[in-house]
Amino acid sequence: MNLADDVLAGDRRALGRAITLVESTRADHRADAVELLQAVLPHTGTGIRLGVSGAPGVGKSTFIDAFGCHVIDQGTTLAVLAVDPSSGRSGGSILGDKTRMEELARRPEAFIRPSPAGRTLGGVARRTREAMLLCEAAGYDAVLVETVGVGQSETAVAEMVDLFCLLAGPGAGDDLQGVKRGVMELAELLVVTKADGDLEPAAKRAAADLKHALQLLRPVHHAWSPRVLLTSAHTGIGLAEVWDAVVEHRQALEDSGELQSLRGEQARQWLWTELREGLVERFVAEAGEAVRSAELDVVAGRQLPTIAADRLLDDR
Ligand SMILES: Nc1nc2c(ncn2[C@@H]2O[C@H](COP(=O)(O)OP(=O)(O)OP(=O)(O)O)[C@@H](O)[C@H]2O)c(=O)[nH]1
Ligand SMILES: [Mg+2]
Repeated sequence: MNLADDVLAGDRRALGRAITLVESTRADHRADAVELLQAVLPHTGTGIRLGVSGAPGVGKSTFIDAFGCHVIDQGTTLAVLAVDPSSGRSGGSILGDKTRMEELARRPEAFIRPSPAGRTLGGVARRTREAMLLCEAAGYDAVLVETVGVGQSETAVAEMVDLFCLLAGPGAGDDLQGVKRGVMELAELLVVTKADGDLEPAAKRAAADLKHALQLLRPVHHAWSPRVLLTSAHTGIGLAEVWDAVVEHRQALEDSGELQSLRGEQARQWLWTELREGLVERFVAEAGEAVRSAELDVVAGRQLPTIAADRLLDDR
């Protein structure tokens, strides 16, 4: 396929078109997308896969802009993708607000792609995984997947990257502001933002509190212990340390063999997610009317959901 060749040659517009193709929900597009993905697959897997999340307003866009420029200055090309299941609604702010990644957007070594609109997180996550493979095939050394920390999307992103990085604001220490325990357990890097000016003392306290909280959690990978870093996108402080940690983390996982086992486990989970979703989709497509009437019965209290489900499955 011509498009695959163009993607492999690093053609940005071809990459954009390829991502649009895998994002499409049309059945005929899907066949082309599968062919494209098959063609590029041998050229994927080499990139650094980095997840970045944090509560709204914590400074994700500003951080990625400044951090991304630093990464590029180190000679690394970078693709930025977003997972935002809410972006179909108005108010989804991940990459819609382009102005906050202005610097990065100007760099030819960067590729920035807003979130696909999607109804289900599963659908958005699948397309983001595939887009990530396409970015690797196009030669991007690192792929950064951004998600806003408001729901289940953090887990979905953590399941598709090598390193999950959680941003926390200077107030994080007081009430672990938006930093839920479960999400913190996913993070191998905790980055305190806005450590500048009047906010610096609060940021330092937040970092100390987060370090303390981390000691109570088990490290995710044996080869790596989670760490807390202080940054400011405005002054640039700490950005180099974040990238150094990413590179060090990659090295540690490669040396210990955990990178391979991690990617293998993620592929296994992905397969099961696809199977579960695919089975339900096909089932509903085939049993359409029966499912809808069972739904009505269950909602009206005429039938127990377990019994309704059993009947539907038995009738297949
Ligand atoms: N002092 C200071 N302010 C910052 C820094 N980074 C971001 N901010 C400010 O914090 C606010 C939110 O920054 P964003 O980068 O838009 O945050 P976000 O996490 O992308 O927000 P959403 O996209 O709405 O989830 C803006 O007013 C920024 O100017 C920083 O390093 N220092
Ligand atoms: Mg933002």
